[in-house]
This record gives sequence, structure tokens and C-alpha cells, in this order.
Amino acid sequence: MDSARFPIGLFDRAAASLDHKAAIAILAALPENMRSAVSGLSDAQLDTPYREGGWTLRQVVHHVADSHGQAYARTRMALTEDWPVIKPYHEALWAELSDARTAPVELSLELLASLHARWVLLLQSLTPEQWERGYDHPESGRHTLTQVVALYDWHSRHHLAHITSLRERMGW
Ligand code: NI
Repeated sequence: MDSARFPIGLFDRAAASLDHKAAIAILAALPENMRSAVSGLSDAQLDTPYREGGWTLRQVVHHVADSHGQAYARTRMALTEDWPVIKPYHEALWAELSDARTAPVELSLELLASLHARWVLLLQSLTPEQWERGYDHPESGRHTLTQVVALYDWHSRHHLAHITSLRERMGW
């Protein structure tokens, strides 16, 4: 396994924790953790790929905002529709759009702060029955909301580690 690409390992759906509280705590802390992870970096440092051939740190921050925006909407769909089939998107192409390559990270840090505040508030309100609702992803199949928060708990830590591990390797 490429440890630069997967600093905390791959997401293991079968072994994922089903502890809602722990996963929600990770989601609640992500905006501040992301802000700390990029704190003090220059534009040149933000435009450095976290690994050879990988996204720049700036693209990583914008990707997390894009991805979690989708996850937030999918959570709402799962709660209001009967196993909706969701629309996948080309995350690699989204990351190449002009704003994702060049916009100040502050924009996505602010977006993440508001988005996660709403998402966490909603997740904290879910009943046991609602946790078993979910959506159908055309490629990966059915995911309950319990599985969704486990995935985004991992996803939050995965991308944070891209930034913190590059800073460590570079001595930044
Ligand atoms: Ni990702």
C-alpha cells in the first residue's frame, strides 16, 4: 500500500466502527482540524502536491468541502426519500476545475465550518430507525447512514493526514 496516498489505510467498510457518537465527534472537529492543518502555510506550500502526482494541499481542502457537500445532501435525501439512487460525480475532474486549483483555502474552511455545523446538528437528531435509512450508490450499492458517517469519519482523517504528513516530511 502507498502510505503517502493512504496515510491511515483504506476505508474498511466491514471493519468500520458503528459508533455514531465517535464518528460525529470527528465530523464536528474536522473544520477546526483542517484550519489548523493548513495554518501558516504560504501559497507556494499550499500549491505543493501532498505526494508525487497527487493533489496540491489547496486541492485537498477544496475536495473535502466538495465531497462533504455531496455527503450532506445525500444524508438529507436518505432521510426524506425511500433509498434514493444518488448521483456519483467525477471527483478528480471537480478537483481540476479552476476554483478548486486556485481559490483561497479560507473559502472552503468557512464552507466546511457551516456545512459541518448543519450536518452534525442533523446527525445528532437521528433516531435508531433513521440511522438505518440510506441511499443506493450506483457503483458501490446500498449504504445506511450508519455506514455513511463511518465513511466520512475515515474520509476526514484520511485527507487531514495528507496535509499533516506532508508538513511532517517537509519540516513545515
Ligand atoms: Ni477524498
